[in-house]
Amino acid sequence: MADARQAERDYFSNEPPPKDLTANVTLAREFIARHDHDRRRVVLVTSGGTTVPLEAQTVRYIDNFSAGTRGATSAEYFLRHGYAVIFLHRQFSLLPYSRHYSHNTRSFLDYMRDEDGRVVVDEQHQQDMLEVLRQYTQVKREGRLLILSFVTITEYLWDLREVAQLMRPLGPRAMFYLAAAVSDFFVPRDRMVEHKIQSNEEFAVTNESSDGTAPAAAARTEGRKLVIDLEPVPKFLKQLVDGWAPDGIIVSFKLETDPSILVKKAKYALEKYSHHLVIGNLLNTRKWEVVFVSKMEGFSEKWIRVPANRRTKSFSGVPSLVGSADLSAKEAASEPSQS
Ligand code: PAZ
Repeated sequence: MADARQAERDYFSNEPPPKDLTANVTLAREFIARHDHDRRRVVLVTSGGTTVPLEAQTVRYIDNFSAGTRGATSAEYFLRHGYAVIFLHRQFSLLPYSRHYSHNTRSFLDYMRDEDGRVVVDEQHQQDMLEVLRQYTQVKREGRLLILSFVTITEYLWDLREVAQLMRPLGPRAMFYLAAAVSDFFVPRDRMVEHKIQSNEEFAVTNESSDGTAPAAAARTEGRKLVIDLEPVPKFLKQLVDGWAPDGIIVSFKLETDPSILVKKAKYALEKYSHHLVIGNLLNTRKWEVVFVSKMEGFSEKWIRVPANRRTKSFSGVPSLVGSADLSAKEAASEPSQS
């Protein structure tokens, strides 16, 4: 625990906060206080991938596959179940409600036509769009959705820590649903070059001091090669569970590509971090099957699958903690697929 606290101190004193942190904290504080006053449950849904910048003035970065489908879809289900949702997402990834009409091979303009100089929605999409619009309008009217964004791994961690600490007074009415695909490796600020990494040796610069005491840049050219030497991102789940929001309900996700280790790693995470639930998924099957591993169920695994004949539909995997898991899976499976 002392090591974890030291790792937290080191990380947040070395990595500068995002420029919009103060604005995000102000919005989150007001949102949480309002819903606390109404005794409403509040869930922080994280969604989308985090980038790892290679340069301070960032031209190049490392990214991952996540489009934010799980997070955006799940947020809609939490809203349907009466939660207030703080949706902390990767900028420009999928958003609740608008996801039905964005990030598609089809443009949103294809849903509309020009009728005597007025824009109208095509007949075939009227019903679906009306349903989505009504849900969205109600959530907006009730002020139950706060949308915050991040781009880099560091921005994500700063936002997560600040919002989690603000949610602490909610006790068990706070839930953390960590669906973002968070990078395991990063370039620390003190090993990051300021300017664009040059491929031409004549222009290459190093941040190594002349006496060799300063660490080499984590991303640099050596000869004509680009060498990237990343460091591990500290695991802050323990801090979330023990320090930032000790009474909150915490649901983490585990993504793997090798089916033989998925459940093992989900159980390992649960034992190590002592939170409530791990939802495991595999890269290639994540749209239609997830496995729940929780302490409450004695570490047993429970698979939830969308039937084969419905697999063109998307699937959120909203946990049983917000209702019946099977019901949620069925409900989610009836949503149109977005990516
Ligand atoms: O964003 P998406 O719907 O394409 O993918 C969702 C997901 C696979 C990122 C999510 O379900 C998940 O497993 N998140 C945690 C990933 C991890 O850091 O292990």
